[in-house]
Amino acid sequence: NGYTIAVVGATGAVGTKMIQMLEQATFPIKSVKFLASKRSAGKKLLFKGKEVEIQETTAKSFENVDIALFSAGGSISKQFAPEAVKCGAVVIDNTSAYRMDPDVPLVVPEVNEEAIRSHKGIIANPNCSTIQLMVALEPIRKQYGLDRIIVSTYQAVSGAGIYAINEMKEQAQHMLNGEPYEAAILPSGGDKKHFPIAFNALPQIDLFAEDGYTFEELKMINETKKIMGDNKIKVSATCVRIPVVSGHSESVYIEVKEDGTSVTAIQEILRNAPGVVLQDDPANQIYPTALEAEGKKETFVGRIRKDRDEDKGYHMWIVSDNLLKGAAWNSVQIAESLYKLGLIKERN
Ligand code: A2P
Ligand code: 11C
Repeated sequence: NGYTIAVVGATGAVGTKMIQMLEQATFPIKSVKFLASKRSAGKKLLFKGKEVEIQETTAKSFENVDIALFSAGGSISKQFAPEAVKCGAVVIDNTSAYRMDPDVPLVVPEVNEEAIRSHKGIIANPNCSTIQLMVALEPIRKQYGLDRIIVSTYQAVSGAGIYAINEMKEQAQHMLNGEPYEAAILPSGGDKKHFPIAFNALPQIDLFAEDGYTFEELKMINETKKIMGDNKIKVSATCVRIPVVSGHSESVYIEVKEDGTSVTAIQEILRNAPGVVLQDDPANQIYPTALEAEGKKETFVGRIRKDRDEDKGYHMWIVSDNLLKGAAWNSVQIAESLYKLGLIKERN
Protein backbone atom coordinates (compact mmCIF):
# COMPACT_ATOMS: atom_id res chain seq x y z
CA ASN A 1 0.00 0.00 0.00
CA GLY A 2 0.87 3.64 -0.36
CA TYR A 3 0.70 6.13 -3.20
CA THR A 4 1.89 6.23 -6.79
CA ILE A 5 3.81 9.42 -7.45
CA ALA A 6 4.76 10.75 -10.88
CA VAL A 7 7.53 13.29 -11.52
CA VAL A 8 7.20 15.13 -14.84
CA GLY A 9 10.55 16.63 -15.85
CA ALA A 10 12.40 14.01 -13.81
CA THR A 11 15.72 14.67 -15.58
CA GLY A 12 15.72 18.45 -15.01
CA ALA A 13 17.42 20.65 -12.42
CA VAL A 14 14.28 20.65 -10.25
CA GLY A 15 13.02 17.15 -11.20
CA THR A 16 16.20 15.43 -9.96
CA LYS A 17 15.83 17.28 -6.63
CA MET A 18 12.14 16.28 -6.47
CA ILE A 19 13.28 12.66 -6.65
CA GLN A 20 15.74 13.23 -3.77
CA MET A 21 13.06 14.95 -1.68
CA LEU A 22 10.58 12.11 -2.38
CA GLU A 23 13.19 9.68 -1.03
CA GLN A 24 12.92 11.57 2.27
CA ALA A 25 9.11 11.95 2.26
CA THR A 26 7.23 10.60 5.28
CA PHE A 27 4.03 9.53 3.45
CA PRO A 28 3.93 5.96 2.10
CA ILE A 29 5.04 5.56 -1.53
CA LYS A 30 4.02 2.41 -3.39
CA SER A 31 5.66 3.26 -6.69
CA VAL A 32 7.15 6.12 -8.67
CA LYS A 33 6.93 7.08 -12.35
CA PHE A 34 9.67 9.22 -13.80
CA LEU A 35 8.50 11.11 -16.87
CA ALA A 36 10.41 13.39 -19.25
CA SER A 37 10.61 13.98 -23.00
CA LYS A 38 11.01 11.28 -25.65
CA ARG A 39 14.76 12.06 -25.64
CA SER A 40 15.14 10.59 -22.15
CA ALA A 41 12.81 7.60 -22.54
CA GLY A 42 14.58 4.35 -21.65
CA LYS A 43 17.31 5.99 -19.55
CA LYS A 44 17.31 5.09 -15.88
CA LEU A 45 17.30 7.05 -12.62
CA LEU A 46 17.72 5.72 -9.08
CA PHE A 47 14.97 5.86 -6.45
CA LYS A 48 15.93 4.55 -3.00
CA GLY A 49 18.77 2.58 -4.60
CA LYS A 50 16.62 0.93 -7.29
CA GLU A 51 16.69 1.75 -11.00
CA VAL A 52 13.54 3.29 -12.48
CA GLU A 53 13.19 3.60 -16.25
CA ILE A 54 12.24 7.06 -17.53
CA GLN A 55 9.15 7.16 -19.74
CA GLU A 56 7.98 9.67 -22.31
CA THR A 57 5.21 11.91 -20.95
CA THR A 58 1.86 11.18 -22.63
CA ALA A 59 -1.79 11.59 -21.62
CA LYS A 60 -1.77 7.91 -20.64
CA SER A 61 1.17 8.31 -18.25
CA PHE A 62 -1.13 9.30 -15.39
CA GLU A 63 -3.33 6.22 -15.09
CA ASN A 64 -3.29 5.11 -11.42
CA VAL A 65 -1.13 8.07 -10.39
CA ASP A 66 -2.17 9.64 -7.05
CA ILE A 67 0.10 12.69 -7.03
CA ALA A 68 1.89 14.19 -10.05
CA LEU A 69 4.70 16.66 -9.48
CA PHE A 70 5.27 18.79 -12.59
CA SER A 71 8.47 20.68 -13.41
CA ALA A 72 9.00 20.48 -17.15
CA GLY A 73 8.03 24.03 -18.12
CA GLY A 74 4.69 25.83 -18.32
CA SER A 75 3.64 24.51 -21.72
CA ILE A 76 4.04 20.87 -20.59
CA SER A 77 1.95 21.64 -17.49
CA LYS A 78 -0.74 23.27 -19.64
CA GLN A 79 -0.75 20.23 -21.91
CA PHE A 80 -0.64 17.41 -19.37
CA ALA A 81 -1.83 18.65 -15.94
CA PRO A 82 -5.51 18.49 -17.04
CA GLU A 83 -4.90 14.93 -18.30
CA ALA A 84 -3.43 13.95 -14.94
CA VAL A 85 -6.43 15.45 -13.13
CA LYS A 86 -8.80 13.52 -15.45
CA CYS A 87 -7.02 10.35 -14.33
CA GLY A 88 -7.76 11.24 -10.69
CA ALA A 89 -4.30 12.52 -9.74
CA VAL A 90 -3.66 15.63 -7.69
CA VAL A 91 -1.18 17.82 -9.60
CA ILE A 92 1.43 19.87 -7.75
CA ASP A 93 2.71 22.21 -10.43
CA ASN A 94 6.04 23.95 -10.09
CA THR A 95 5.61 26.11 -13.20
CA SER A 96 3.92 29.49 -13.55
CA ALA A 97 1.13 28.00 -15.72
CA TYR A 98 -1.66 28.02 -13.11
CA ARG A 99 -0.36 30.14 -10.23
CA MET A 100 -2.65 33.12 -10.69
CA ASP A 101 -5.73 31.03 -11.59
CA PRO A 102 -8.33 31.86 -8.90
CA ASP A 103 -9.33 28.16 -8.78
CA VAL A 104 -5.78 27.05 -8.00
CA PRO A 105 -4.34 27.39 -4.49
CA LEU A 106 -0.81 28.85 -4.44
CA VAL A 107 0.84 27.30 -1.43
CA VAL A 108 3.80 27.66 0.90
CA PRO A 109 2.94 25.17 3.68
CA GLU A 110 4.47 27.30 6.49
CA VAL A 111 2.24 30.19 5.39
CA ASN A 112 -1.07 28.99 3.93
CA GLU A 113 -1.23 25.19 4.17
CA GLU A 114 -5.02 25.26 4.70
CA ALA A 115 -5.49 26.71 1.20
CA ILE A 116 -4.90 23.22 -0.25
CA ARG A 117 -8.31 22.13 1.08
CA SER A 118 -9.98 24.08 -1.75
CA HIS A 119 -8.00 22.49 -4.59
CA LYS A 120 -9.85 21.26 -7.68
CA GLY A 121 -7.09 18.95 -8.87
CA ILE A 122 -4.19 21.38 -9.30
CA ILE A 123 -2.12 23.04 -6.57
CA ALA A 124 0.54 25.54 -7.63
CA ASN A 125 4.02 25.86 -6.21
CA PRO A 126 5.08 29.54 -6.18
CA ASN A 127 8.16 30.95 -7.89
CA CYS A 128 11.35 30.15 -5.96
CA SER A 129 12.20 33.76 -5.14
CA THR A 130 8.64 34.30 -3.83
CA ILE A 131 8.66 31.21 -1.58
CA GLN A 132 11.68 32.15 0.54
CA LEU A 133 10.37 35.73 0.86
CA MET A 134 7.03 34.40 2.18
CA VAL A 135 8.64 32.01 4.68
CA ALA A 136 10.62 34.88 6.21
CA LEU A 137 8.05 37.70 6.03
CA GLU A 138 4.73 36.04 6.90
CA PRO A 139 5.64 35.58 10.60
CA ILE A 140 6.49 39.30 10.80
CA ARG A 141 3.29 40.24 8.95
CA LYS A 142 1.20 38.09 11.31
CA GLN A 143 2.62 39.91 14.32
CA TYR A 144 2.99 43.50 13.11
CA GLY A 145 1.22 43.78 9.74
CA LEU A 146 3.10 44.80 6.58
CA ASP A 147 2.51 47.91 4.48
CA ARG A 148 5.30 47.55 1.97
CA ILE A 149 7.94 45.14 0.65
CA ILE A 150 10.78 46.15 -1.68
CA VAL A 151 13.03 43.28 -2.73
CA SER A 152 16.16 43.04 -4.87
CA THR A 153 17.21 39.51 -5.74
CA TYR A 154 20.57 37.89 -6.44
CA GLN A 155 19.41 34.71 -8.17
CA ALA A 156 21.32 31.53 -8.92
CA VAL A 157 21.69 30.17 -12.44
CA SER A 158 20.08 26.81 -11.57
CA GLY A 159 16.72 28.66 -11.57
CA ALA A 160 17.08 28.75 -15.35
CA GLY A 161 17.73 24.99 -15.65
CA ILE A 162 20.56 22.56 -16.23
CA TYR A 163 21.63 24.05 -19.56
CA ALA A 164 22.09 27.46 -17.97
CA ILE A 165 24.34 25.95 -15.26
CA ASN A 166 26.46 24.32 -17.96
CA GLU A 167 26.61 27.58 -19.90
CA MET A 168 27.93 29.47 -16.87
CA LYS A 169 30.59 26.84 -16.07
CA GLU A 170 31.82 26.68 -19.67
CA GLN A 171 31.95 30.47 -19.99
CA ALA A 172 33.92 30.74 -16.75
CA GLN A 173 36.43 28.15 -17.95
CA HIS A 174 36.85 29.84 -21.34
CA MET A 175 37.24 33.27 -19.73
CA LEU A 176 39.91 31.99 -17.34
CA ASN A 177 41.75 30.42 -20.28
CA GLY A 178 41.49 33.67 -22.29
CA GLU A 179 39.47 31.85 -24.95
CA PRO A 180 36.41 33.06 -26.90
CA TYR A 181 33.09 32.22 -25.26
CA GLU A 182 29.45 32.31 -26.24
CA ALA A 183 26.18 33.16 -24.54
CA ALA A 184 23.15 31.30 -25.89
CA ILE A 185 20.67 31.00 -23.01
CA LEU A 186 20.79 33.71 -20.34
CA PRO A 187 19.31 36.11 -19.46
CA SER A 188 16.32 34.37 -21.02
CA GLY A 189 16.20 31.55 -23.56
CA GLY A 190 13.16 33.18 -25.17
CA ASP A 191 14.67 36.64 -25.70
CA LYS A 192 16.61 38.01 -28.68
CA LYS A 193 19.97 38.83 -27.08
CA HIS A 194 22.14 36.74 -24.78
CA PHE A 195 24.87 37.94 -22.42
CA PRO A 196 27.54 36.07 -20.47
CA ILE A 197 26.68 35.28 -16.87
CA ALA A 198 30.17 34.23 -15.75
CA PHE A 199 31.80 37.08 -13.76
CA ASN A 200 28.72 39.19 -14.47
CA ALA A 201 25.35 40.33 -13.05
CA LEU A 202 22.31 40.46 -15.35
CA PRO A 203 19.34 42.67 -14.39
CA GLN A 204 16.89 40.53 -16.36
CA ILE A 205 15.21 37.26 -15.37
CA ASP A 206 12.52 36.05 -17.79
CA LEU A 207 11.16 38.35 -20.52
CA PHE A 208 10.15 41.98 -20.16
CA ALA A 209 6.46 42.71 -19.67
CA GLU A 210 4.86 46.14 -19.97
CA ASP A 211 6.06 49.18 -17.98
CA GLY A 212 9.64 47.91 -17.67
CA TYR A 213 9.15 45.04 -15.21
CA THR A 214 10.25 41.49 -16.04
CA PHE A 215 7.85 38.59 -15.62
CA GLU A 216 10.01 37.29 -12.75
CA GLU A 217 9.47 40.62 -10.96
CA LEU A 218 5.74 40.54 -11.68
CA LYS A 219 5.55 36.96 -10.38
CA MET A 220 7.09 38.07 -7.08
CA ILE A 221 4.65 40.99 -6.83
CA ASN A 222 1.46 39.13 -7.79
CA GLU A 223 2.22 35.86 -6.01
CA THR A 224 3.06 37.69 -2.76
CA LYS A 225 -0.37 39.37 -2.78
CA LYS A 226 -2.12 36.06 -3.49
CA ILE A 227 -0.25 34.01 -0.84
CA MET A 228 -0.55 36.68 1.84
CA GLY A 229 -4.19 37.21 0.82
CA ASP A 230 -3.66 40.97 0.82
CA ASN A 231 -4.20 42.95 -2.37
CA LYS A 232 -3.33 46.23 -0.67
CA ILE A 233 0.20 45.34 0.38
CA LYS A 234 2.71 47.39 -1.65
CA VAL A 235 5.29 45.16 -3.31
CA SER A 236 8.09 45.91 -5.75
CA ALA A 237 10.92 43.74 -7.01
CA THR A 238 14.14 43.97 -9.03
CA CYS A 239 15.40 40.55 -10.07
CA VAL A 240 19.06 40.00 -10.94
CA ARG A 241 20.91 36.87 -12.06
CA ILE A 242 24.37 36.36 -10.57
CA PRO A 243 26.98 33.65 -11.22
CA VAL A 244 26.03 31.32 -8.35
CA VAL A 245 24.98 27.71 -9.07
CA SER A 246 22.32 27.30 -6.35
CA GLY A 247 20.84 29.52 -3.65
CA HIS A 248 18.85 32.70 -4.27
CA SER A 249 19.75 35.70 -2.06
CA GLU A 250 17.45 38.66 -1.46
CA SER A 251 17.98 42.14 -0.07
CA VAL A 252 14.61 43.00 1.44
CA TYR A 253 13.14 46.24 2.78
CA ILE A 254 9.84 46.12 4.69
CA GLU A 255 7.60 48.62 6.42
CA VAL A 256 5.55 47.19 9.27
CA LYS A 257 2.17 48.64 10.28
CA GLU A 258 2.67 48.65 14.03
CA ASP A 259 4.53 51.25 16.12
CA GLY A 260 7.16 50.39 18.70
CA THR A 261 8.77 47.40 16.95
CA SER A 262 12.46 46.60 17.23
CA VAL A 263 15.20 44.54 15.62
CA THR A 264 15.38 42.26 18.66
CA ALA A 265 11.61 41.63 18.56
CA ILE A 266 11.78 40.75 14.85
CA GLN A 267 14.76 38.48 15.51
CA GLU A 268 12.72 36.75 18.21
CA ILE A 269 9.79 36.21 15.83
CA LEU A 270 12.08 34.70 13.21
CA ARG A 271 13.96 32.54 15.73
CA ASN A 272 10.64 30.76 16.39
CA ALA A 273 9.25 30.80 12.84
CA PRO A 274 8.67 27.49 11.01
CA GLY A 275 11.20 26.81 8.26
CA VAL A 276 13.38 29.79 9.21
CA VAL A 277 16.93 29.75 10.55
CA LEU A 278 18.10 33.05 12.02
CA GLN A 279 21.78 33.74 11.26
CA ASP A 280 22.17 37.27 12.50
CA ASP A 281 25.27 38.21 14.46
CA PRO A 282 27.26 40.85 12.54
CA ALA A 283 29.85 41.20 15.31
CA ASN A 284 30.86 37.61 14.59
CA GLN A 285 30.25 37.88 10.82
CA ILE A 286 27.28 35.54 11.04
CA TYR A 287 24.86 36.01 8.14
CA PRO A 288 23.39 33.73 5.45
CA THR A 289 25.24 32.93 2.22
CA ALA A 290 24.13 31.01 -0.87
CA LEU A 291 26.93 28.43 -0.64
CA GLU A 292 26.04 27.62 2.95
CA ALA A 293 22.31 27.36 2.17
CA GLU A 294 22.84 24.95 -0.73
CA GLY A 295 21.41 21.52 0.01
CA LYS A 296 19.36 22.73 2.99
CA LYS A 297 15.58 22.96 3.19
CA GLU A 298 15.30 26.03 5.42
CA THR A 299 15.20 29.74 4.66
CA PHE A 300 18.05 31.68 6.27
CA VAL A 301 17.67 35.27 7.49
CA GLY A 302 20.24 37.77 8.73
CA ARG A 303 21.49 41.38 8.54
CA ILE A 304 18.25 42.56 10.17
CA ARG A 305 18.53 46.28 10.84
CA LYS A 306 16.29 49.28 11.27
CA ASP A 307 16.08 51.85 8.50
CA ARG A 308 17.94 54.97 9.55
CA ASP A 309 15.14 57.33 8.49
CA GLU A 310 11.88 55.34 8.57
CA ASP A 311 10.88 54.18 12.06
CA LYS A 312 8.73 51.32 10.72
CA GLY A 313 11.29 50.29 8.09
CA TYR A 314 13.61 47.27 8.34
CA HIS A 315 16.20 45.73 6.05
CA MET A 316 17.25 42.10 5.92
CA TRP A 317 19.03 39.44 3.85
CA ILE A 318 17.10 36.27 2.99
CA VAL A 319 18.74 33.20 1.43
CA SER A 320 17.45 29.75 0.48
CA ASP A 321 18.27 26.90 -1.89
CA ASN A 322 16.09 27.75 -4.89
CA LEU A 323 15.95 24.12 -6.06
CA LEU A 324 14.87 22.81 -2.62
CA LYS A 325 12.60 25.16 -0.63
CA GLY A 326 12.18 27.21 -3.80
CA ALA A 327 10.95 24.24 -5.82
CA ALA A 328 11.39 20.53 -5.08
CA TRP A 329 11.06 20.60 -1.30
CA ASN A 330 8.08 22.98 -1.27
CA SER A 331 6.34 20.68 -3.80
CA VAL A 332 6.99 17.54 -1.74
CA GLN A 333 5.98 19.45 1.40
CA ILE A 334 2.61 20.19 -0.28
CA ALA A 335 2.26 16.44 -0.92
CA GLU A 336 3.04 15.85 2.76
CA SER A 337 0.33 18.38 3.68
CA LEU A 338 -2.21 16.59 1.43
CA TYR A 339 -1.44 13.38 3.30
CA LYS A 340 -1.44 14.99 6.73
CA LEU A 341 -4.80 16.71 6.16
CA GLY A 342 -6.35 13.50 4.83
CA LEU A 343 -6.92 14.98 1.37
CA ILE A 344 -5.48 12.12 -0.61
CA LYS A 345 -7.12 8.73 -0.66
CA GLU A 346 -5.38 5.47 -1.38
CA ARG A 347 -6.70 3.60 -4.39
CA ASN A 348 -7.68 -0.06 -4.02
P1 A2P B 1 14.42 15.90 -21.03
O1 A2P B 1 15.64 15.74 -20.20
O2 A2P B 1 13.94 14.58 -21.57
O3 A2P B 1 14.52 16.97 -22.08
P2 A2P B 1 15.46 21.95 -16.91
O4 A2P B 1 14.44 22.90 -16.34
O5 A2P B 1 16.53 21.58 -15.97
O6 A2P B 1 15.98 22.42 -18.23
O7 A2P B 1 14.63 20.58 -17.19
C1 A2P B 1 13.51 20.51 -18.00
C2 A2P B 1 12.78 19.18 -17.80
O8 A2P B 1 11.62 19.18 -18.65
C3 A2P B 1 13.59 17.96 -18.21
O9 A2P B 1 13.31 16.89 -17.35
C4 A2P B 1 13.08 17.69 -19.61
O10 A2P B 1 13.23 16.34 -20.02
C5 A2P B 1 11.63 17.98 -19.42
N1 A2P B 1 10.97 18.17 -20.71
C6 A2P B 1 11.35 18.97 -21.72
N2 A2P B 1 10.51 18.83 -22.79
C7 A2P B 1 9.58 17.90 -22.42
C8 A2P B 1 8.45 17.31 -23.06
N3 A2P B 1 8.11 17.63 -24.31
N4 A2P B 1 7.73 16.39 -22.37
C9 A2P B 1 8.07 16.06 -21.12
N5 A2P B 1 9.13 16.58 -20.47
C10 A2P B 1 9.87 17.49 -21.10
C1 11C C 1 14.64 31.66 -11.94
N1 11C C 1 12.70 31.93 -10.51
O1 11C C 1 15.38 31.70 -10.95
C2 11C C 1 13.16 31.45 -11.79
C3 11C C 1 12.87 30.01 -12.02
O2 11C C 1 8.23 30.73 -12.52
O3 11C C 1 8.85 28.79 -11.82
C4 11C C 1 11.45 29.58 -11.80
C5 11C C 1 10.49 30.17 -12.79
C6 11C C 1 9.09 29.88 -12.36
O4 11C C 1 15.03 31.75 -13.09
